[in-house]
Amino acid sequence: MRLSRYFLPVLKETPADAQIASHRLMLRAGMIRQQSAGIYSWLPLGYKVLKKVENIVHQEQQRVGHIPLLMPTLQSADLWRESGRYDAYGDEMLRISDRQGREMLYGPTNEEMITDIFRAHVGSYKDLPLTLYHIQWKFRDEVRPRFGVMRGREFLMKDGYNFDLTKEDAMHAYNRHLVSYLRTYERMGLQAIPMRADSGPIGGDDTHEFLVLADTGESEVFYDKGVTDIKLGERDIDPYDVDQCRGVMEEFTSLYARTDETHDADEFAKVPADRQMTARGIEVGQIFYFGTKYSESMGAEVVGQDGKKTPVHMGSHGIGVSRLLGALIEANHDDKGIIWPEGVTPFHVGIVNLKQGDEEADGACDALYKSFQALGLDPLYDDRKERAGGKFATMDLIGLPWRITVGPRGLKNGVVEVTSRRTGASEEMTPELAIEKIAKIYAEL
Ligand code: 5CA
Repeated sequence: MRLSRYFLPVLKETPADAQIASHRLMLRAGMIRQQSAGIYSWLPLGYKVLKKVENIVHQEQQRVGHIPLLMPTLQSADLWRESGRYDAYGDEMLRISDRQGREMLYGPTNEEMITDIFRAHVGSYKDLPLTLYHIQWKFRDEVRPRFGVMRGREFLMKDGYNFDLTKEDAMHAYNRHLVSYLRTYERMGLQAIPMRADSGPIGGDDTHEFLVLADTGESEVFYDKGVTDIKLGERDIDPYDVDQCRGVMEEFTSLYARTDETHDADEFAKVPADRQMTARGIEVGQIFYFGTKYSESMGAEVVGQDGKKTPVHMGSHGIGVSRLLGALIEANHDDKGIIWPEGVTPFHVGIVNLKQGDEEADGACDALYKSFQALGLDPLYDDRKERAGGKFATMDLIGLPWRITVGPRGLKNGVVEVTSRRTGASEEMTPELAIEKIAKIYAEL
């Protein structure tokens, strides 16, 4: 993309009402625009990152055998009356009626609807196990929407639902989700720590939240310092291997790590004093096992091997897809702007032409631009007639991990400058080597 033809409405001023860095930077970098409290338009740059995050979530879900589908945002109130949650959900639910006066709602989550799909189409234990998921907009009329996309009213969530014959099978699904979530966050360059949590309106006793440590996080967390040393890394885990998945679950959850909702001061006191940590965190996901809560109330049963009908064991599992953009920026920024991890960057590389209109500089930039495109990479070429300082400030603000600066002086010596956004380090090299270096970084992701 050429910047002169793009739509990148960056703001010069820092928005006064944005209290945390990610909210400020998303507004300043022209990623989002607030349309009403907690409801945002995703401008082209923000939309691009949202799609990248979504794509990683899809890939990691399907890697472990979960099946994508798409359910609507609007749901019928009657479905929620069956589970008893229509009244229980309270003011967070946006209730709507259509022209026939039928009561509808904008889905805050989809346990009821997926259970309805299941009961209509599945009747035998032979069709289990089954995990279905979608990535869809949700609405929760939060009392205090704030911090931009971090606590929105309309937000994008990946929500997945497992259906199993027994509790044991459903716990495997729970553990498999934990493994796949860990990999999802690690691929984005984030460390999200599973912590014992409270299940709230979703229900059930077994639940873990995934928290990214950040001073601006909304949750207070208590943990054994040791949990931050455990990484999934390159381990090859078979999602169908029950023992392997359980092993990962035990490894990641045996040390003390809890949110304030489930914090137990006596248990925490048993952690060696030099490892007791209190911090704040951003909840980027949560997994639940709630057994037969919905299958019993809504009649989602299968015929078992013994010929008898039995309600299925279920869990649900959510990732805050739009919130993740906020979490990613909280974890990756400096005073100049965003620093995107390579896995989610909106463009792979920025090309800055220091002297637009200079035949040689324009030619070199065009050649770089086309070479990156030919390699399947997505460059952003700042071809505007602007001062160098302004171009650098824009690139720093929008946070592309790599920048190539092209100017007549360097070209005289046959070189361009390659700069890392994260370290600020610059290196001069030929355009060919610059292409090779950047292509190699992305090929290794
Ligand atoms: N049905 C279950 C799992 S699918 C569920 O709704 N879980 S949840 O309530 O924990 O939401 C899943 C994730 O969505 C949360 O971990 C969080 O990352 C994200 N989320 C929840 N509320 C908001 C909100 N108001 N704004 C942005 N993201 C949110």
